Amino acid sequence: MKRRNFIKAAGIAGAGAGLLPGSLNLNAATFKKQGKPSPICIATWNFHEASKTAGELLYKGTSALDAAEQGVRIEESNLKNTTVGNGGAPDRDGNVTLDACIMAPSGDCGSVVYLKEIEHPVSVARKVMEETPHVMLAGEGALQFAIQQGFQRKNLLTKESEKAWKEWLKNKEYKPIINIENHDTIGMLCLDNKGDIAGACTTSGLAYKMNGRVGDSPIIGAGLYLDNEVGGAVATGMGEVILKSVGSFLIVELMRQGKSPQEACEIAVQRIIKQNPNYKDFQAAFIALNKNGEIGSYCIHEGFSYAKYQDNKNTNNPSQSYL
Ligand code: SD4
Repeated sequence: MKRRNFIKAAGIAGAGAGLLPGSLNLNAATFKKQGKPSPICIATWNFHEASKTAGELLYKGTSALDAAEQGVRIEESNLKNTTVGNGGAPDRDGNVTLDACIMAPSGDCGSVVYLKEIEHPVSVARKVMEETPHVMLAGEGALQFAIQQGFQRKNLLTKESEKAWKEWLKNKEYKPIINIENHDTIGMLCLDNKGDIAGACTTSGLAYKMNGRVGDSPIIGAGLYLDNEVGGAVATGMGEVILKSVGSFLIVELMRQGKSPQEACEIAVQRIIKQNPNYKDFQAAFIALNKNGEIGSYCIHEGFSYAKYQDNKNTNNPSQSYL
């Protein structure tokens, strides 16, 4: 091809590619960073102790990664919280199995699934991120690694959880109860005084789940995702529908395209509603934070709220909902 024709052909191809759906569209709105916001922590549900712990650390200059880990550890040790860590409800067979993940501003992440007998799965997930070449460890291997790293084994099935499980065994009816059974997973996003964002998510999953079941919470992209250029998102609720929509990744990508955190959360919930005709039977909720410190929150059913710590104020904020 003659050079002149080659340039012409390349020019046409280039212009055409720009118009194709899904190709790099340089005219599309993109995320715009505006200055540096003050540090902020948001977390699913009204976990005021966790958000206070993380928020105060952020205001002392602690990194977003350390603050998020320390924040969610509060709920992992909270025996009253029966969906996270110690005291978490067991599966159908009486095993307490924990899922958690953590993600750093660098984009590094670590995760553990089906981890038994360790009170702080989020800290094991962090060790996976920092001490191994892997992202995720499961079951026996995760436990073995945790022990090697110095974590202590512990019985996580409290008397109260055991009693509730034995009560459940009488009817063995498996039906998630909106905002009651599904109400305690903690997902947290922190923005520190350097302007970096990190997040963590930790759960014992759905009460009386099948043995071996893993939900969205430890899956990067589903239960948690962030990009330090844009922002982050975390989820709570029925893990299966969050997994199917890869909701947290979707929200971050929508924010990258210029959507506000609120718009992005609403689109992710609408996607779940579209994919699942039985959406009235379960709860699914997302919270999101962008690098400008703007927040979004949306869920299917009324009743979900999120905790926010900013400027020495720790608040519980009811979320907007579809229903
Ligand atoms: C799961 N998403 O394992 C979790 C449950 C949850 O509050 O969020 N509970 O499906």
